[in-house]
This record gives sequence, C-alpha cells and structure tokens, in this order.
Amino acid sequence: MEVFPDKLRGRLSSSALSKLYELRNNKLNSFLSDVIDLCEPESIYLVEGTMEDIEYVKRRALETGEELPLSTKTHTIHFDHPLDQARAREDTFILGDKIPFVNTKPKEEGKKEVLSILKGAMKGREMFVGFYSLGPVSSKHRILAIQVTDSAYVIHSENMLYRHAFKEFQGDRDFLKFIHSVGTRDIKKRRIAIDLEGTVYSVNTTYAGNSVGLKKLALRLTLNKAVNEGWLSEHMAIIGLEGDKGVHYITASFPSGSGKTNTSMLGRLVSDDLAFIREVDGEARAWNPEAGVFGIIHGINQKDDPIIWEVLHSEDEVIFSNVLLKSDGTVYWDGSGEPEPEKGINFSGEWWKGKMDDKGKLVPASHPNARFTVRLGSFRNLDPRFDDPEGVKIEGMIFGVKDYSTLIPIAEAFNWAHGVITMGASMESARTSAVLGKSDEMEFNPMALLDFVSVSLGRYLENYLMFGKKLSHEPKIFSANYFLKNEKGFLNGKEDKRVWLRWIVERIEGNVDGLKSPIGIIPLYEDLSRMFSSVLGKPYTRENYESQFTIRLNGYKQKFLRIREIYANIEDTPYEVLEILDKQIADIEYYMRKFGDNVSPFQL
Ligand code: SPV
Ligand code: MN
Repeated sequence: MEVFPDKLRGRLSSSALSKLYELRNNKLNSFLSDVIDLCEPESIYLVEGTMEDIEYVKRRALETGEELPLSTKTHTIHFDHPLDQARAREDTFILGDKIPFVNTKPKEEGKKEVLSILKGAMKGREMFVGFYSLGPVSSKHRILAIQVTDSAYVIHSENMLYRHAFKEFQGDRDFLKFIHSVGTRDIKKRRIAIDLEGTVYSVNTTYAGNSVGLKKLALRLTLNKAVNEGWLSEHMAIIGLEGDKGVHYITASFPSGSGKTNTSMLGRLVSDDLAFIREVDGEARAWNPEAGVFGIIHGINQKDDPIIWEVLHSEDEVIFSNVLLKSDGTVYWDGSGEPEPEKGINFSGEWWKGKMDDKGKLVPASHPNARFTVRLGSFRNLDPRFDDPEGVKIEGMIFGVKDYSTLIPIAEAFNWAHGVITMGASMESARTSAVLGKSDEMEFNPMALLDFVSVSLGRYLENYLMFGKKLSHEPKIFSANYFLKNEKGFLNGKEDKRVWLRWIVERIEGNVDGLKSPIGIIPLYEDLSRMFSSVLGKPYTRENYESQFTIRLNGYKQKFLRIREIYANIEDTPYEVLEILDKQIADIEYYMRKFGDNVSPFQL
C-alpha cells in the first residue's frame, strides 16, 4: 500500500515526488505523512544535496529573514532570540523513567505536551526535509538521519555541517528522525523532547545546539545506541599529531568553551566536536559524524587562532550567529583584537556601547556564545583521512577541564581503567556560556558529556570499561588542564598546550620516560625543557615546572572524595569504579602522610 502520494501531492513538486517514489522507503513515507498530519506545512522542499538545493536553501534563509546578507558575499549572519542564545538544559529532556543527572519526563506526558505544541506549527510555512549520514557515507558504521524543519537557517546549517545521503535511503532503511519547528518563538513553550526509540522533537527555539537535530540532539540517540551495542559515541575532537615516526591520532574531550576547538587546530583536523569510536581488530577507530564546525567565536583572533581566522576571512561560506552586525555590513565579535564599534545590531536588537539590559547589566557587543558555522573543507589543517570509511586509529585520549585550582597541566593515566575513571569520569569543570546559566561555577561533567548523557552513568561507564577490555592496543589516556592558577594568576601561556601535545606524541612513540606520581605519570623536567625550546623556542625554568607540576594532593583528594560520593549514590555504578576511586584516594593519602598537602615533582 502506498501511503505517501495522497498526503504529499500538492505539497511537493512533481520531480521531488517521483524521486521519493523511486526510493521506495515505506518507513520514510509513513514518517513524512505523520509529520504532515502533525505540523501541517503549506509546502515541502526535499533537500537531496544537489547544487540547486544548496542554493535554494541559502536563498530561502535570506528571503525569510532568518539570515541577513553581509558585505562579504559568501557570508551571512543569523540572530537567535535574546533568551535562546545557548543550549536550554531545563527545556531538554529524555522521554522516559528518571535517571540520576539526566533531565527526564514521563514518556506519555512529555510526548503529548511537545506534540500539542507542534500541532499545526508549520501552517502556512515551508517544510524542509534533509537526508544525511552521520559519518562517512560509504562507511558501514554510518548512521542515517532525517531533519524536518520549517527553518531555512537550520537546514542551511545542516547542509554545511553534515554529509548528504539522499540515495542511501533506498529501500526500507532505518534512520534517526529530527522534527523541528521555529513555532511562535515563545521561550516559555520551548521544548526539546528526546525519544530514545529514535525521534527528537524541538520547538520554539532556533539556537543550533537546540534545533540542529544532527548535532547534540542526535548525540543523545547515538550515545544510547552505542551503550546498547558496545561502542562509544562521544563529545570529543579527533586530531592527528605529527611525531617523528608518523601521524598519531588522538581524541580530546573538553567541556564546551574549554579549549577543544583550539586544541583541534594545533594538529591535523579530523573532528572538532564529536567522535564515534569502535573497536576494530583490537584497535580503537574513530570517525567524525559531522562534516563542519559550529564553533565559539568569542576570543578568536588572528594571533592565537590563525587557521580559524583565515577561514572566517576567506571567501568560503560562513554563517555568523549572534555577533555584532556593523553598519558597513561586516561583523565584529569580542576578543577579536579589533576595536569595538560604537554601535550596530546584535542579539538584543539595536546595540550601542554602554547599552544596559533590563537588569542593569551591560550588553556585550557579541554574545559570549556567539558562533560561526563553516565546512570542514575550509580548514587548511584538515586531515586527508577525515572522511576515511575505515576511521582513524586512536592512540591517545585527552580528558581536559577548566580547573583553576587543582589539576596539573598534563598527566598520563596508568592504564585504560585508571584513566577512564579518575580522568574521564571524574571531570569537574568551570561552567561556560555554552549553556544557559551562571558561568564559572565548578560542575561535575564526566567525559564533558553530562549535558548529553541519555542513559545511567553506571551503564555508561560499564560500557567504557568493557570497551577497554576488547582492545589489544589501548590508547593512552591523559588528563589536561590549561587553566591552573596560583595567587599570581594563570601558570601557563596559551601556547603551552603545543608542548603538552608534543609530550603526548613522544609518550605514544615511546620516546620519553615519565615520573610516577600518585595521580598518574607526569613529564620530567628535562623533557619539557627540551620541548619548550624546540616547540616554542622558549626557555622553561625549574621554577615554572615546579609551580605547574606540584601536585596539590589535598585538592585532588577532596575532588576524588566528591566524585566517589556521586558514584556511590548511583545505583548501577559498577563496583570497579568505586574500587578504582578508593585506591586512588588511598594512594594520595599515602603521599600526604609523607609530604603534606602538596608534593613537588622534584620530591617524586
Ligand atoms: C557545545 O556547546 O558543546 C557545542 C555547541 O558544540 S552546541 O551545539 O550548542 O552543543
Ligand atoms: Mn560541543
């Protein structure tokens, strides 16, 4: 029985109709007819990914006013509602039973609510349907996904961020489903409802972290799938580092706004935000589900971020969001190193220097979570293997945090389980502007994933530990912190991360020894001194080393006590997790009895 022709006729062009017909995908057809019944769009545009489609979507984004043209012809600007500038934690929930640390809503109730808001939401509007693949299209591990939205900006973003895969939907293929509507932009009715059976509903929001289904909404679905199937779907960059013996790929997990994108620019770029990791022949292999970058623009300047700067000033396509639009049709953002204009248009409307909001707070020229959307192909450091269907072999994994008080800049775990539990699962980081709420509070954020975790943390960690057991070539695990301070301020310069990456490569190549400390293996002074000189052309004093690598034993102990308490209260935490944390705490206490609250690396 053909379900689609009646529903779709009149809403689709005849050529689109026949293309859909040729796919003969009944799951797709019945999904589309359900969406039509629900959202009642006026017309439908299928985005197959042809040049014509790409141009049409760009034109529609300008015609609807969702994007404004800039004087630099290939660039546009988009504004989100002033109260919709970041991921909306409170309005985002998994449909289902309660899970500690996960925002959930009873399935029937949550679904009914979001469906009632979506009912008729696209009346009089055009609906776009995009067909994509998460991961290289020809990889057997790719995951197909469909975006339905009435926002030309959302589908435009997706055309830049994901791989088109219309033809892959041939036959009764399964796919993830994302339904989005701009709605009435009533923030009180903003809802992002995640049904782990494979559908996400998003309404009354346009900020990409809430509306672009394939990014963080898909992450909730793929994480659940990964835990069920024994692989990892992670919030991680994938970076190729050149060593003396070749290129080594590592992953880097950092909470939003703590150095992830920046770190990805220091090597060969495979991914800046997400990674699928699977065991293949005893190796950990990784793929980027995405094909573009939706990055924070605040602070991007020519000196520190030359590659991103170049992309943003090239003739390649860029969507700027929530930066300042100047009267000459160019944009400005804070931290760019350029002089702040007197006035312009920003997320708050007309803007002038000194503008206050209704709470009497200064309105910045650009929002701290203002962003840029570009294709991976625009980066000159793009790794030639970024689209390799076989993925890249991962030899190191960094878990990085923004921690002003405790964690040393770089350390290596003793083994997979030690690293996964004491470095990844124990992450605490200062909150940044990528989520709505107060900045700079320390938050528990295991694997930088807390906002996206859709299963119990106990099951999630159990899967991680099991995954390690399948590997005959375990990646080395590292903890990183670019933000350590003492009374005088930050202990490291922005560039120092290049040295930490060099140390990681040399550890992978087996070129350098390390010093055993209670919290892991730390670099030797002589090695860092050589690397500061060869990588940065800078001297590195013993005093610098000592202040950066003195282990603040009591700080570490307190942190692990807090973390232990959290996991002890989660019902399905594997026993091994508590065992590893207990051993970690006991080891630190042993050193504290000998050395007191701090131990200098020269005492180890
Ligand atoms: C992040 O905040 O981690 C991002 C941007 O990568 S968002 O799409 O909002 O999640
Ligand atoms: Mn992210």
